[in-house]
Amino acid sequence: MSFLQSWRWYGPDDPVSLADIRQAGATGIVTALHHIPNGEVWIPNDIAERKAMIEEAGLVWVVVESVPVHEDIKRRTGDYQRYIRNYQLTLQNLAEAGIHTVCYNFMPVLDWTRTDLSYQVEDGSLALRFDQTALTAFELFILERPRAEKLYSQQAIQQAQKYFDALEPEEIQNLQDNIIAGLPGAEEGYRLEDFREILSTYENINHETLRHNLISFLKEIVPLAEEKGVLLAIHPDDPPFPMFGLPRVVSTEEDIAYLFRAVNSPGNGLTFCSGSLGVRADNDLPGIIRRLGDRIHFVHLRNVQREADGSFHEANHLEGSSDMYEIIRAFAELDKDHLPMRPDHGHQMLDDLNKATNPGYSAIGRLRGLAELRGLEMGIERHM
Ligand code: DNO
Repeated sequence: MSFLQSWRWYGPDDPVSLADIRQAGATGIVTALHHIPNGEVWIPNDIAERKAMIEEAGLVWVVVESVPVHEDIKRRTGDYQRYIRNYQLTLQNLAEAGIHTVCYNFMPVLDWTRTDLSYQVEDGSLALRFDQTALTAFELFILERPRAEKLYSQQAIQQAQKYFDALEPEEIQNLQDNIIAGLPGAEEGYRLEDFREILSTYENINHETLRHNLISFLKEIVPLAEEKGVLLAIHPDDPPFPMFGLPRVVSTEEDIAYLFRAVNSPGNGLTFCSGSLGVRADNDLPGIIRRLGDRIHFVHLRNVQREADGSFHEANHLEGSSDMYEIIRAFAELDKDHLPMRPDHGHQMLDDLNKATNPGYSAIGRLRGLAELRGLEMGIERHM
């Protein structure tokens, strides 16, 4: 098999242009209509306009990342039935425009989460980092979430206190913004008060309820997706464990296999994200590819360097805690062609250090990632 090399583009405002992406060597574009409010229908005109823009640049729109799922659907409250109908209409409109792979996630409230967006690694480039002590400090001393201290050991609390006491006011603001103001593509961002408020709407939703709500949603959209030839690809939780008392239900192989069994259709698939799944040492990444490969419709490749307490930072694509050779080899052994893959994130490096970039989505870091990944893939395939 070989990957269809793709690249995430945030649309016309992305500082990395379509022309840049062509030079990086990607042929597929991964994008979304980020300007449409979460929950509203993506109308054919808007889809066609974006598609034409991409094609004029000599590229192809291969994956939508993401059609966001409204919080009402995750909680099954309020207007969720209307939002589900809107979601169905959006899928139908995308299929009619010839776009057949749709990524989404089911993480309550927050999409991906990091505490530090400019963590300097040994070579001087800047990486994204999730620091468990910083997260604990935010939760206990900035957010002041009721009863949160029950989740932590005395030692973790003391460490977080010490960390917090050493922060300057602007560092406190920074930490808060990094965690809740919304990273690129997250669609939602919160101020402290709104964040407290929305967390409280999840008080009665535990792991079982959230999983049940996801399966109900899948039962409502997968039949239509199947009929229209749309491949849905759920993105794993990032990081893959509960935070702020919110359940997360797409963190392990068992979670994913459970969803696949509950709604058994090829349309009900996965975005295999080596970075998200790789944060847990108990996730066997090549094994997941071998066992669930027929339901993997989209691939994000990046690496993380894990630490004992759940902290991690984003390593170079071929370094870090996961074995990228084994991951690509497992894909090479699958009977699949043109599986869309994108280099996920990259360090801020070289010229990009002096430019405004979307955290994780700079040009040069991803260019390096794609170049290394495609070289590794070619080496493996030629050797097989
Ligand atoms: C971060 C991304 C996520 C992802 C969504 C998918 O870099 O991987 O924002 O796009 O979770 O719905």
